[in-house]
Amino acid sequence: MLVFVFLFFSYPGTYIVLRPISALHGTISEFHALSMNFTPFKFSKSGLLQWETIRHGQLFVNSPFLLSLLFCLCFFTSFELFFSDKATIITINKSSFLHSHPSQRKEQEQEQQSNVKEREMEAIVPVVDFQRLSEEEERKKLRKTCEKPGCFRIINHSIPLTLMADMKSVVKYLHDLPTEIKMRNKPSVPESGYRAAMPTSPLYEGMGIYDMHASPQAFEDFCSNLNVSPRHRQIIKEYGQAIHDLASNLSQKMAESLGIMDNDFKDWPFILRTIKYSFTPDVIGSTGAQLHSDTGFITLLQDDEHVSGLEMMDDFGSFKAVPPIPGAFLCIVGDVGHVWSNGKFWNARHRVICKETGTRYSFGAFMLSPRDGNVEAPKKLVEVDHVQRYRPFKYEDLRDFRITTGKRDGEVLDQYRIC
Ligand SMILES: O=C(O)CCC(=O)C(=O)O
Repeated sequence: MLVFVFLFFSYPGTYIVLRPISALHGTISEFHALSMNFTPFKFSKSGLLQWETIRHGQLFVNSPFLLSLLFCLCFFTSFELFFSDKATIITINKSSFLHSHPSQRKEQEQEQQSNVKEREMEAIVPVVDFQRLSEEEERKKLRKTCEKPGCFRIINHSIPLTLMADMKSVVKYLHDLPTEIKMRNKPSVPESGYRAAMPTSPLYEGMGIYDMHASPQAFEDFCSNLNVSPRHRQIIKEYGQAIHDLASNLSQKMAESLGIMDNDFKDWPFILRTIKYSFTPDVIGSTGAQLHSDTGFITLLQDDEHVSGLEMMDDFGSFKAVPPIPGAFLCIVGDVGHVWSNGKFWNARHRVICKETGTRYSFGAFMLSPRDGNVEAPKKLVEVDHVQRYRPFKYEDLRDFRITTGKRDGEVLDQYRIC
């Protein structure tokens, strides 16, 4: 500001700034004469800067000049204020950076870079409001997100937060049981029971109950084999019912978004599955769950709100972290969802990577396929599309093919592809 004031009151400053303005009011020689009267600083003939008092009389006589002066002062002041604000911000950040120790500075730099990277690397997982699914706009959003990226967060759902928290405690308790007890969680269909950590997937441990809504015996067996307390039994039962209701309602809404109004998902079998990832400092960067697509129609997951690790693969084959949203579920479309929708819904490829130390728990409903019969697109959908993209197949065939070949991503569907 001082520099501007100085320049302004010096003769060259006055000349440069005021000349274009004052030219409107008189000739250049008039301007020269007036500015000489008005400016307290001026260059002498020898070129030295010298002081000359303002002659107040002149100031008032030459009102066009006064107006020009006021205009310029206002301009400079606002200019300076505008930049001083930003300058302050820059100075604070810069000074805290400059005054830190070089090693701290390096850490700060790295932290800033990794924050930026982390933000850039986050998957865009759309959020769908369950309560608003009666509205056209929200249904369109649901359809779009099922098409790509094939996953979404669901908020305002019917499951109470207290039940979600209680179930998480039960899941922790169950996974902390001795291995010989956990091994009593026998699978009723492949991949539905206890899976211990293995050399090929040392960070992963799973447990599950198959078809508990249609088979109360499956639930009873699970609880009695693992000596589950009455209170924990109650929580598992309530949670199992609630998540099955939500998963089947959501599946119904997804079908409706394609114009299929009469498909009932309530009878479709599901696995209530729990997963524990043991993330220790020495395994940072290792795989918790290999790249895969889920086999069923959808997976409705209560993923860990504290320990991250889930990543979605995008169209370019790069992985994006899925940030948690506490209280929301994550819905992922599976292979059956892709085939059932005649290729419209995308079976999202994902994996879990150890990124931080801690124990990650994920659990929820794995909605599989029609109880009896084939996996195929509804006739109405095929009629509308004029083409059937996959030939019908049994869910069990797909599941067994994946298990025997070890192929886990959506490419396994190619064997059923028609076009
Ligand atoms: O643990 C997670 O968050 C993801 C689990 C998963 O990939 C799956 O169950 O398909």
